[in-house]
Amino acid sequence: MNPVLCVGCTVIDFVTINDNFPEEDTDRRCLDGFWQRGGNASNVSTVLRLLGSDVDFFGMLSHAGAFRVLLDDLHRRGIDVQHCPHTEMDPPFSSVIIVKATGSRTIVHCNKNYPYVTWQDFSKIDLKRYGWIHFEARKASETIKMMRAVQEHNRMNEERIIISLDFESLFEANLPLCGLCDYVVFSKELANQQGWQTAQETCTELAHRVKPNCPSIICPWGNTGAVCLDATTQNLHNGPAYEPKQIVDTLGAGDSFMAGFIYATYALRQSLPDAVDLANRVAGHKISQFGYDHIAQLQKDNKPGNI
Ligand SMILES: *[C@@H]1O[C@H](CO)[C@@H](O)[C@H](O)[C@H]1NC(C)=O
Ligand SMILES: CC(=O)N[C@H]1CO[C@H](CO)[C@@H](O)[C@@H]1O
Repeated sequence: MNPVLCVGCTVIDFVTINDNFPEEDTDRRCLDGFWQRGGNASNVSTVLRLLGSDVDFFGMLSHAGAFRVLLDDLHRRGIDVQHCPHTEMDPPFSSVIIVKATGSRTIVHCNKNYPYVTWQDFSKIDLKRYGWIHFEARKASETIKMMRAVQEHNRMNEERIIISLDFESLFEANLPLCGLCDYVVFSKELANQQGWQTAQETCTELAHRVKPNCPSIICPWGNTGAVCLDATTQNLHNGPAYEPKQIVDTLGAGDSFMAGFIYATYALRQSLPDAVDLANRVAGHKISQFGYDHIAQLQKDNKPGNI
């Protein structure tokens, strides 16, 4: 099976776990802390690997010393970065403050105009290698050109590449990307910004905006599960959430949902409702522990497709 290509960002997260939220202008110690690789497409790559897919990541890498942590982690997990361009600039990072008692997470991003991968970089990739390309909704002007290149590839070749989009920000700018995709995962936060009250309403309203080339739309809605709208049948389906006994770490739950969905649809060839169900299971399992490694266990303990 051809690998999945994930296009987007990889950043460093500096995470501290605290007993309560720090007061301004104080000096204090945390309970625990770690540096880790973050960024949406980067996290989707991690979870796809843990589920057993072959994955290439495509995003801007940095020659800066601090970036080694990210490269080592990508390498250790067997995520291929051979097509990535490099910059001398320092990588973007986020400071994350987790409060143990409440589980709240406060995130401050520092991006400093770090360059994003361009269509020109993308055009050097031999797309024949891939069966699925997943995009983070960023830098719409470049992303739209990359998606058109994939569509052009699909017109010229028998083996079609499936396109998915993680749509979580900048509604107006990223909306034109939807019509070029097979699957769009649309976030609850962005739906709320649009004034859409439910996941059903979000699927229907988004489909209305994207007509006539409407993709299948998936809308995860926190602990009520996720709703999907099938592009071919126009059927709406509601998949329940799987809440673990204890919620430990919700960072990256959305990215785990995304990876679960891609894995179920592509590797297991599941129907849209089944793939959404598996995505809900992966996300529910993810939040039961810190990090992602326990997701591999989920796969090992169960027959594929039976997670
Ligand atoms: C990506 O995963 C890391 C590790 O769990 C997490 O700290 C980070 O918040 C996630 N980033 C995003 C954008 O989801
Ligand atoms: C571009 C994009 O989709 N960014 C999202 C990455 O994930 C975080 C957390 O889920 C969102 O807040 C971002 O909008």
